[in-house]
Amino acid sequence: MTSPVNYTLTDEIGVITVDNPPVNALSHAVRQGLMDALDQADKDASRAILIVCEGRTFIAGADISEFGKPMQEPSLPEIVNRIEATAKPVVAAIHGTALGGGFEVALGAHYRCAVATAKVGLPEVKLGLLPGAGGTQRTPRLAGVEAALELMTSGAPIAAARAVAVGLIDRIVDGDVREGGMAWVQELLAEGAGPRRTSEQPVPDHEAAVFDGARALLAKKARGQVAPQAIVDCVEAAATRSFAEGLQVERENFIKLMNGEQSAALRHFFFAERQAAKVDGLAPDTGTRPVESVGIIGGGTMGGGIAMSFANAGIPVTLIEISDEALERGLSIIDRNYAGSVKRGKLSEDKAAACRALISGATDYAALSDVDMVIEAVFEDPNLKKEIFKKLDGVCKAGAILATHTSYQDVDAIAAATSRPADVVGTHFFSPAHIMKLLEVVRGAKTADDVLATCMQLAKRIRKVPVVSGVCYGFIGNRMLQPYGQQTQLLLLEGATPEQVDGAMEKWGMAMGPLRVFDLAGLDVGYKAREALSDEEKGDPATYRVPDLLVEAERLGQKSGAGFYTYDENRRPNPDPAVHEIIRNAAAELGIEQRTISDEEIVNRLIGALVSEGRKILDEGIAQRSGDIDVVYVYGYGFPAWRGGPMFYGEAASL
Ligand code: T1G
Repeated sequence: MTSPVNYTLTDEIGVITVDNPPVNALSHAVRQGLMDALDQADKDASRAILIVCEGRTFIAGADISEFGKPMQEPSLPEIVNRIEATAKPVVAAIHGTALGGGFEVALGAHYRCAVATAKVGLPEVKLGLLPGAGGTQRTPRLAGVEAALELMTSGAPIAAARAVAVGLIDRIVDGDVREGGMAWVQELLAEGAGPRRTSEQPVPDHEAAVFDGARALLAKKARGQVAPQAIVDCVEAAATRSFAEGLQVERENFIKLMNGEQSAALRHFFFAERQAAKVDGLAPDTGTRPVESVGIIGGGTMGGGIAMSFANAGIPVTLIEISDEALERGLSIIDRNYAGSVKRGKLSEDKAAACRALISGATDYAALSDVDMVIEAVFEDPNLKKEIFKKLDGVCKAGAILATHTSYQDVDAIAAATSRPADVVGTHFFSPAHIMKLLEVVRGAKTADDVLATCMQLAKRIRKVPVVSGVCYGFIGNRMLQPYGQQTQLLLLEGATPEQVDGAMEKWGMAMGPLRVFDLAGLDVGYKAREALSDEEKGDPATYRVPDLLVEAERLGQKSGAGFYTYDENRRPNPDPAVHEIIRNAAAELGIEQRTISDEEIVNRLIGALVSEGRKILDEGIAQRSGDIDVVYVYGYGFPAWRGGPMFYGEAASL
């Protein structure tokens, strides 16, 4: 088998080329190939060494698929130290994304150059790990403690220009990365440059208190996560101990994290997210339809956010509303959202203006006669939605995709309202739609393969993570939320307080506890939905008695200043003894005895409710695979990725 690493001697330069598609991951074969190439360069007439990669990117890290298996020699730390120890100057030439172990290889080199479009990063924290091949020791020596901590605890890559500014990259080269790299090596040789070992450089001056400051900040920002704290320990070791001792601290922490639950969960999630983009039974070469213009029906909060998602991806949008006033209101929501993004520094003024300019409004459906796709986003009235699809059937061109943004409704029934059910699909966005990454793509019984393939591809284009769902009430996410909500109500009646339930779930890692979520969504939404149901359809009164009583007491949630909590002017929730009393009375009325409930029981019952409904969803084939459900809950419902998602956690905790 040919090695994915090639070595040539060109113009007295030993050129090491890595070619291991798709992202030049540091598999065992690549590591062995690097070691062999370094041995060759040691022995031959080369005066310097250039490390460069084929394909779309420089090395994007260790091969994550090898984790959890017995490690094969040579190890990555060994190779990086070997590169640094080389007696000839070693230059790394970077294009694409040099990430994790890939960037550590470059940090082991004596000089680094990159094309302007390149990015570098140490995203190991996103896998519950830390840079385990010297990155925690070399990065602070080059970039200083603060920049190193930011790079490793955020895990976010930085652009080449920023990397030059903080000292991680020496030079930007123009044109082809290999040619640019070769030319620079020639220049270095002409200047008589020799090896320059980062391990021999001191860590620049810094405030000693920076480490405790980072620990406190991360305890809030990365609540419950162990890897960020371990990174701070390693960088502190870099600043206070010898390089060799620092490497030892790094190794010990790396092995501990690698064998830990959080990294196993995050590694599962890494692949689950990539797997979710694949649709079983859909041929990889299934064609797609062009989507270069979109219509949105309904300029409410969701319609406005969906319009922004497309405009932000450069796709022109026509927003349809029933009247000029309603249209004005819808467009002003969008203006406010863009102003907010500029204020928070998420978008530049120019970019926001350019995106906003792609959104126009109309009140006549005729404006949609030539668009490639329409997304209906009006409120959850099935008859209104069917009426709208009948109208769209009449005005939209042949081949236009007709999508409904519904959170619950029967997509097949909506499709049946048209003469072209094959063009109908569900696209369930999450609020706020211009921010939340999740998109449930609901495959109707008659949805055409190319319509599905188009939506999966389009999701990436508008920076969403797509997950395919079959048709059922509430699809994947909201269907599972129902038993989760019902179990929450039972826990309250049995003796837990709203703040205890939310506290237990947030301490466990949920972004927000269930009662705060219900108050945010508005308790009247569920109340109105229940009003349309018979007692039999509503099920066990214990699962909705308290929310009904709160609504009847005009406690609708955050929007009315009170729900399960009262809310101050900064929308902070405050426990309310009046709610405790309403719950106690309801329990007495329903004959439910109250008792002390542990946080552990709360977590197990609520996550257990998600898991058991998730299993039914898998059995029914509504979700393709359990990893998809994990992706839905992490990107749509604030489930902690470092727990892997409900199905992964359920398996690990035998729920
Ligand atoms: N290992 C194995 N497979 C990988 C991989 C990796 N590091 N990175 C990507 N793939 C696969 C991926 O599963 C997919 O496969 C295909 O490549 C394309 O990926 C010691 C311990 C590079 C920015 O965390 O962030 O180094 O689905 O769909 O959107 O300190 O992939 O086609 O079968 O994501 O263009 C650190 C992880 C590892 C980077 C490209 N590195 N990768 O994004 O393509 S830990 C990372 C990414 C480490 C050392 C430590 C992205 C990307 P398939 P893709 P993309």
